[in-house]
This record gives sequence, structure tokens and C-alpha cells, in this order.
Amino acid sequence: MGETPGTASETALPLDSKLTATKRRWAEEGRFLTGRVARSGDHRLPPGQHLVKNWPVLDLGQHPSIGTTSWSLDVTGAVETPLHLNWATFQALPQSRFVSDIHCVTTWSRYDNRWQGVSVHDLLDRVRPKAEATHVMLRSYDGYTTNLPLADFAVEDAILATHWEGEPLTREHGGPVRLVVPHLYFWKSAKWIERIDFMTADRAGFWEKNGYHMRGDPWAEERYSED
Ligand SMILES: Nc1nc2c(c(=O)[nH]1)N[C@H]1C(S)=C(S)[C@@H](COP(=O)(O)O)O[C@H]1N2
Ligand SMILES: [Mo]
Repeated sequence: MGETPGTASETALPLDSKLTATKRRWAEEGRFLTGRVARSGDHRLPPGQHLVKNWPVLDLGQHPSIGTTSWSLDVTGAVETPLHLNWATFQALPQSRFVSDIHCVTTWSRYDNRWQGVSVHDLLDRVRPKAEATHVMLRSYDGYTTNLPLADFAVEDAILATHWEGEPLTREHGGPVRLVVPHLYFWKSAKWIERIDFMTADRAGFWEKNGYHMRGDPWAEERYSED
């Protein structure tokens, strides 16, 4: 039997005992356990969504051209160890693979996307968010921003993806590196990611300032904010 569709399957290479210890500690503390995601059958397609086989491109219309030599990622704010990663130091982090579904607020969903890259867990293990960190703001090379609760950013199958279906992510889909947070609407999954800022309070990103929901849970149809 292979991987169960719709569940996170991870191969963290190599198996890092420090990381495993961190995950075990989080599990014991019950930390970051909201929003966990394995779903099957009738519950797999969120309300109001329809399935597509292709992968649509949606964004603000600017596709920044960031080669791997000029790409870098800053991790800043309420963390013990801020990081400035270039392509080489990013590639040196453990590599993970997940299979997950995409749910876009414009009502399309796409099943079984195979991602490869650096898991958010591995990043968190290195930067160590401070106790007062509650949210993150993601910033991208096209000027896009989106905000997330830390507990949603920190789910097991969230990944800074460099590959989709075994191929490097194309520029239009956010290459060289995009975030994928599969259990929230896809606008939270920032393409061309440039900065992750840990915050001690929630702030609205681009779409959130324009009426989209602060959290964006597809199963609760958190499409637009109430006010
Ligand atoms: N940097 C950046 N990331 C972004 C966007 C964007 O405009 N800029 N659009 C978001 C929206 S609204 C969606 S639906 C998905 C689309 O990703 P895709 O084009 O790979 O399907 O990217 C999200 N991430
Ligand atoms: Mo979207």
C-alpha cells in the first residue's frame, strides 16, 4: 500500500534526533496541534469547492523573476535566532516531502499535490519562536503580504516548497520558494517568499485588508471577514 491520499506523508532526511525531540516536546505540550488536517471521503472536499485537475495561476499579476543566486529569506521578529538564508544555506536544511490538497477561495480544489522543500517545523526548530509570538506575516518579492496564526503556520505538513511533482516550482507558481499551508485557503500560501516576520499580535496582510478572512479555514468557509 502506498501513501494515503489527503494525509501528510513525510520523509525527513536525515532523521534528525534533535528535531524529533522538538516535535515530541511540542506534542507533549499540545503545542501547534490545532488545524491538523488528514481528511478523507466526504470530508475531503470543503463546502462550496469543486475539483480541478489542472493547476490555475492566481496572483496580483506580477511574477517576480528571482533566480536562486539572488533569492534570500529573512526570518525576523519574535524569535530567539533570526535567520538570513540564501539558497545554499536554505538547501542545507533537512528536506521533507508532503502530499496535500489545495483549496482556493475562488472555489477550485486540487488533490494530491506532491511537494518537496523545507518543512516549517524544521525552520521553527532553528529559529525558535519566543513564547510571546502569536502570528506570522509573510512577505513576498511581488510586495504581497499575508498573515497567519502561528498555530496554523506550524502544522505538520506546512512546507517552504521548492518542488512540485518532482520538478522545480515554476516562476508563475512561486519559484524558487513558496509557502504551502494546505489546511487553509491558498491565498495564505505566499509565492516568491522573501520574509517571515514573527509577531506578538495579529495584523492584516494584503487580502485580509481587502475583506478576506484573518484565518481562512476552508471547512468553516472563512472566505470573507464578517464586518
Ligand atoms: N506572492 C504572492 N503569493 C500569492 C499570491 C500573490 O498574488 N502573490 N496570490 C495568492 C492567491 S490569492 C492564491 S489563490 C495562490 C495561487 O497560487 P498558484 O498561482 O500557484 O495557484 O497564491 C497565493 N499566494
Ligand atoms: Mo486566491
